[in-house]
Amino acid sequence: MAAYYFRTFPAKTDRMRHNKTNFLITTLLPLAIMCSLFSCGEKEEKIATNLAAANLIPQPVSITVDSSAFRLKGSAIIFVQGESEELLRIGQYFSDMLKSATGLNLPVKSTAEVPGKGNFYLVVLEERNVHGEEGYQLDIKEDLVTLYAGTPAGIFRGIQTIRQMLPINADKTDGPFILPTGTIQDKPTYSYRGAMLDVSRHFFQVEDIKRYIDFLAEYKMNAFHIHLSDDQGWRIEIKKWPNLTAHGGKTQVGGGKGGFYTQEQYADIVKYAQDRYITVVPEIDMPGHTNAALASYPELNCNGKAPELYTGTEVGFSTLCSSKEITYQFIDDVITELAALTPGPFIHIGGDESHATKKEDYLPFVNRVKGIVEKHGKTMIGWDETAQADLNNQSVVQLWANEDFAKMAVAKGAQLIMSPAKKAYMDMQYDSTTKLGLHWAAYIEVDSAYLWDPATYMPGVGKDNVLGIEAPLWSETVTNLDEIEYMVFPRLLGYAEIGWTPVEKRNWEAYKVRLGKQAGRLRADGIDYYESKLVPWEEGAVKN
Ligand code: IFG
Repeated sequence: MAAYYFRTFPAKTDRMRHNKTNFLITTLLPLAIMCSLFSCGEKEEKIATNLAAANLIPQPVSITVDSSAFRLKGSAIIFVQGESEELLRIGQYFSDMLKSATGLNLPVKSTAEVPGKGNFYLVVLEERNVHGEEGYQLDIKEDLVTLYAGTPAGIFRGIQTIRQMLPINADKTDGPFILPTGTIQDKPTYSYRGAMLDVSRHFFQVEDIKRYIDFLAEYKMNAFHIHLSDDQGWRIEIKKWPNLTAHGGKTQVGGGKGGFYTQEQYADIVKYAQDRYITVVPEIDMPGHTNAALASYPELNCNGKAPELYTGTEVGFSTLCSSKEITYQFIDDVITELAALTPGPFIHIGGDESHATKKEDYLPFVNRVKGIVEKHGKTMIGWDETAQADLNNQSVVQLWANEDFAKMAVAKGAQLIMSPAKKAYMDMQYDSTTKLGLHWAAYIEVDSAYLWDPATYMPGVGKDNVLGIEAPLWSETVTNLDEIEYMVFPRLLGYAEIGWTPVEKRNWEAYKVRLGKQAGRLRADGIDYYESKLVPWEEGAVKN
């Protein structure tokens, strides 16, 4: 109260100035001293005024601290500049997020001029280059929070920063909610920052996929790679080849009921991701990892016989018949329907572990499939074995195991997505006691997942050769959302920071403190995370 009174006390004339000084010394000063010692009616607020201590992940590029506070109250309005439907939709997303975080129900309105006090203001600037495709500037003042960006995607990324300064599911009576004042200037280091989910070894329902996409959105990732087919299951409806799902989608690792996405469900997943400025990258793995397709159509097999459905976890035993023309008709039909469902630029064709494909057949096969993908206006991504094919500077190769192939890709002008299994595979056990996961590549503790840099990870590959980073989660041993959360959290936060934050601003000692302070959020969000002993988990947040 005292502070408020000081701020609005107008001094106009000498007489008034004299009276003012008198009043200050005889009345306000003693009151201010008393109030600073005891609560003055208003609830004692431990006001967080240090924006640099907001424990944000990914760490922003730059933070300027202003050491005061914006108080978010129920009377606040989310104003968007102009009439853009897209910006109003993002405003509504923000309002929905604030509702679940604070219990406050803030209206969204468009405005032509700067709003009044106590509000949010979302502004997409004309010039996009200032912040790039996904960058933003967040100005938090005592009486107005303004989020600028060159694109709606940048606004969406900046909203995630605001989210992390608020509780997860407080009640409006816990307000007012404090945002420390200052300015954040931010933008990503890499343009491709993603995670993969293998829905073939074990199938996951649409709502689990949407939750996975929410995880990526919260940490500013922008690519969701979905591994739709493998030996154990074909998971996407292809209307011209209905048996792929009718038969090939029947089961999964361990022999349980499998499942698949209808094209309508898949389109729903794509829209959910798009609304969060996340590109879906669908993968149809070939010519290896194709037992589910081969079991569904005898004609796809060189010997004309369909194998049994497979529910084990071996790899490298299956191959499409690269010498049969029907194989390429099949692939063209699949990619035609998949491309029509994929607004993003990429189709991933796998190409890994094709041990049953003759070497002399593999390269012509990949080259021909690359032509089919490009015929449909998409860019091919392949696991690192595809670096042996005829690539160009439009091609993208995903490093997972073979650094020689990565170098080969770079030599052909292709870009790399860095997913080294011994650093980025989230199906790797944390250590030998982890009940889930594998360890053929490495045990990957939380520090190891963080302590690497895509631009210097291997000789011959520099920052310019790297499109970005992706953390795959293979599901041989992962069967439900809780198990996904256990393998993904907390390592996902580190991958998100590696993809976003400049490497010179990253160090494990500082990161682990910020990570530890995220524990409360993770628990409040019901996330079943791995409680690494290497992280100083926030008091009270430690799971019992
Ligand atoms: N390698 C296989 C995956 C999966 C994985 C499990 C790739 C590209 C081992 N291929 O990783 O299908 O089985 O960690």
